[in-house]
Amino acid sequence: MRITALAGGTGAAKLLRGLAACLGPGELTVVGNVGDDAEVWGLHVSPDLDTVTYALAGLLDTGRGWGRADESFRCLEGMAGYGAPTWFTLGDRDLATHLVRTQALRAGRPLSAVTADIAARLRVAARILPASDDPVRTTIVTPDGRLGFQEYFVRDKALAEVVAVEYGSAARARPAAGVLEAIAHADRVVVCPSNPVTSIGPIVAVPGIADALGAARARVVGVSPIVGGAAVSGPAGALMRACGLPVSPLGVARAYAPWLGALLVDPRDAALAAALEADGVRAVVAEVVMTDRAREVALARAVLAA
Ligand code: FO1
Repeated sequence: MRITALAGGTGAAKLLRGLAACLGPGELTVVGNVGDDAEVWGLHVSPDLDTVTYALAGLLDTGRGWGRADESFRCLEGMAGYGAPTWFTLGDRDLATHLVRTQALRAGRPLSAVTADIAARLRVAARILPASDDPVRTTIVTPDGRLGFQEYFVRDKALAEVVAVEYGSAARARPAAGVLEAIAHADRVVVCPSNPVTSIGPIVAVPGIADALGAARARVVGVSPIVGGAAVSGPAGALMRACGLPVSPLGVARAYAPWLGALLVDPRDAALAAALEADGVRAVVAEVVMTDRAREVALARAVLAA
């Protein structure tokens, strides 16, 4: 079975671990968000690609939901001593990933090739593709100016009022090699429970990807990251509101129209099933909050069965 999953970071990582547990090697392809990418200390950091890679390699710090387990921050301390900005906390082991990535990019290798090399070194069986090799930077527009996603989310703790969200140069980006084929040839396309605006939005903003989803022969099945009127984690609620979307599975379905076929919603949102169906999306009620490994696998099974 060929499964292609569109993924952000922390929320996606849990479902991807569940899917990987249900699938054979080579059956899972992940199309990852690069809208969160940032330059830190001169290094190219791809937080969502790394979160997914570390999760599938069994190396993720599952408490934080990002970065590597068993981490230390000696370099960060050293950088603080030089007066460098340290609001984006890069761990020492994690730094090795950014050094290797940046070196390869400077040598002219595309992000997709570097991502595959890193995944192979960490013995990840799934294929992990960035949505694009070209820069796609999410910008958060606030009343006081424009912020890069990490400035908004980490430095300013997602406290700024959001006026709009832009995907920068996405309009000029091309899908990375293999992305359109992975969508076209999948037996199922999965949209992980990620932030619709800043995780999945930048992926489908890359010209060609939304069309491929619309033309896919497989059903596109999403998992709602919104439960009972609020995001399971992170600032999805405020960002959806800023984009004029209701903070509910209905808003998620609207963000993914017209290519979403089915949406898994929490039992607390079961009453929205009829409204989802009226919008042309089949509603499947399932436990979408993954509090342990058993629930990750159970949700993965529900996604595959939907
Ligand atoms: N998130 C934080 O809340 N604070 C951090 O200092 C932080 C550092 C960081 C370093 C590497 C990395 O791969 C991710 C990191 N994240 C941090 C998570 C990241 O900002 C977000 O989880 C994603 O961009 C949203 O999906």
